[in-house]
Amino acid sequence: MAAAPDTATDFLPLEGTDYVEFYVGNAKQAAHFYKTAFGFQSLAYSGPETGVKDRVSYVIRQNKLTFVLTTPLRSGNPMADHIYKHGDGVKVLALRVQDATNAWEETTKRGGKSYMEPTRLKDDHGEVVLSGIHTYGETIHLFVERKNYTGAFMPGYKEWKTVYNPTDTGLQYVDHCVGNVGWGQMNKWVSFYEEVLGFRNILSFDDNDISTEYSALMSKVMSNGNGFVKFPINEPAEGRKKSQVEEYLDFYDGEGCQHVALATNNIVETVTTLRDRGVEFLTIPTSYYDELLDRVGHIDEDLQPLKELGILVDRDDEGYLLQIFTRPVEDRPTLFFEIIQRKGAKSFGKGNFKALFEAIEREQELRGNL
Ligand code: TYF
Ligand code: FE
Repeated sequence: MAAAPDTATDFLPLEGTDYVEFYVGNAKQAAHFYKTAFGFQSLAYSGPETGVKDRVSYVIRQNKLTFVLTTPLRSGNPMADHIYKHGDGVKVLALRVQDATNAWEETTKRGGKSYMEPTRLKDDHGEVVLSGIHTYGETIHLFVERKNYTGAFMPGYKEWKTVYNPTDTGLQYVDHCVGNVGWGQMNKWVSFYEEVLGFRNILSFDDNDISTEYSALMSKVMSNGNGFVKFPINEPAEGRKKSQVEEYLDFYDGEGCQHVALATNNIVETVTTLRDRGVEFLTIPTSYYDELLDRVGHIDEDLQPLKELGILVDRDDEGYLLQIFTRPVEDRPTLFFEIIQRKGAKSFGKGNFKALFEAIEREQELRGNL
């Protein structure tokens, strides 16, 4: 397992995910969806009223999870082109750092392609420094240095107050974000995370581990030194029919973020609430549960609710985890969410790959993309 992080040699100390920004066709409605269905609350807004003329952004928060939903106000700009090409999707995976200038210098001198030079933003509530580099596809890593900023989100945003703030669903923080990359590209991106960001490859899955009858993929999990930030990278593999990763690449029209895993401390309660609020999950044959306890041994949860909700369980040397996957959250079969509860396990649910990928393939089949 992972060795203790060596902070003395970690040239890019990360404190975790600061926020995830989505470029979407209609940020107002997307914010409403994530509030209503996933239990986020209104936090901040930027747009023409705050002096930003080309876009609107709504910032929503639930515990340590912050999402930014951004829409361009006109056509003929990179934001609008991004949405035209990819549909709604993840644009920015923002990482919290102590020093965004240093993060930019360390990563760009190691070959990272600059997206934003260190930029100091100030208002009455203090100062935020941003910088950024490109990663796979058109996805960006921003480095966010918050100093002692006391405003709602960051300079350029005002507090967004609404009477409508549905109760939260127990979602806590980003556990990991997965990228889908093109054929033959996985090792290039593994090297990128190793060399440019100082990450390590902590787990690998090849097509023998995870090919089902049809679709196949390879995956390598990249982690930063302290384990707060984990980015698995998937590449399609040759199978009998079309890989789920290939379906994503076709419909996203390129590489991008495939899923964001959201942690909860009580997956049964969280998933019950999400389902009641209209979030759609992949369904698992009830036969999965016949041999579950033989495979994973004793678990604290009752089997019945797990079975009713379709929650998957896997065990590793250090404990177990419970996980479930939503169906894609937009009309293209691209981005989806994972809900995960870790009870000691630091792995990613390899024992569930067969059941999970068969569930995905059933949906691919219904879409005519298998
Ligand atoms: O993040 C992971 O590795 C797990 C498993 O297309 C997984 O959530 C891997 C690939 C995939 C869906 C889930
Ligand atoms: Fe995952």
